[in-house]
Amino acid sequence: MRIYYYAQGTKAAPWIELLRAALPGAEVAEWAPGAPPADYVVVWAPPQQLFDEQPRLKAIFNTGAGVDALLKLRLPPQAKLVRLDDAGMSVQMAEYVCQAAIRHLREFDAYEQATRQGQWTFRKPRSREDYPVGVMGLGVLGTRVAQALRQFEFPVRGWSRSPRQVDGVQCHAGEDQFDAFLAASRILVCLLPLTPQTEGILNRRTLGRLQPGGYLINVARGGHLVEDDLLPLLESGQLAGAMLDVLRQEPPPAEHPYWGHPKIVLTPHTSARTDREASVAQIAGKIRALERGEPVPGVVDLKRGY
Ligand code: NDP
Ligand code: OXD
Repeated sequence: MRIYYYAQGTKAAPWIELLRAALPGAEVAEWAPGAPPADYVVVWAPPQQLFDEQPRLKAIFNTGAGVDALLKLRLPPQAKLVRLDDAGMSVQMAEYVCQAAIRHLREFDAYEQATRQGQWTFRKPRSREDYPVGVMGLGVLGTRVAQALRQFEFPVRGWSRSPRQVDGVQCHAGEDQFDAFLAASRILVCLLPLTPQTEGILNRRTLGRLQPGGYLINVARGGHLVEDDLLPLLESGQLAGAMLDVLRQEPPPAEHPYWGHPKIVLTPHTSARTDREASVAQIAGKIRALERGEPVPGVVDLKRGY
């Protein structure tokens, strides 16, 4: 069995070492143009050339949860596309979203600014009940995030394509229930996959339906947000602020209006980093299962796009 690893901007050697240790019978190498045919590839942001030269792949393993970039390429039709299923990401996502929601609720930014200016002043405590959180996407990550927010006693709603049940979370599903979900949320978390249906879903209309003084936490993909729509909503006060881990162009160009914006906190696509050990363990387990002819979780439905 031959396996190639390729990830733009990532050192291949540690991944290859771990894959070799986990799959002792396999020949594992970094993919390079002209490499002989392999059975599996483990990739992040590969070039089209990789798939053009690898016609007999059994499966393509993405070293992330979102497969939107891969779905822009022509993939070998018989190859299964397999995304990471959590693999250490959901706890990080829960940390990130809870800190963003808590930071907003408790006004820690305002306290930080005040104490830097030598002011020891108290603000009137806000009630959690006035800060209901809406989580868009109740998949592997969204569910964990919704559960973590419940631990901090935020009122939590969730929205997904098909009906879901999460303890303590009021769940909405489908386009028909989208506006009611938005209208009941003040803090909005995006954890949707980027698909033709969800591209630009965070826009003037949808963000305008949040409870006044809303707060946006986008940890999914930059393509979900219509970036020009955010600024007037922040200026008018309809939105109090935003914490954005993802942008359409990463890093954003120097002239991007979000840099230094007083109501926007940016982080460089780091809310849930790929955990190498956990990912290799998961991928190796799935390769062993596929070799035994068994089904594996996390296979992307190409028609749905996630
Ligand atoms: P899942 O595929 O497990 O979950 C996706 C959820 O979105 C499901 O609940 C699904 O509904 C819902 N959904 C999909 N399309 C629609 C739609 N049109 N309308 C309503 N709901 C919809 O994904 P994960 O939770 O694993 O990951 C979510 C995304 O997070 C990834 O695609 C990726 O883009 C992003 N991500 C970002 C990271 C970062 O560092 N910033 C790290 C990891 C992931 P249903 O339940 O009905 O299928
Ligand atoms: C992912 C990511 O999709 O890191 O896993 O963005």
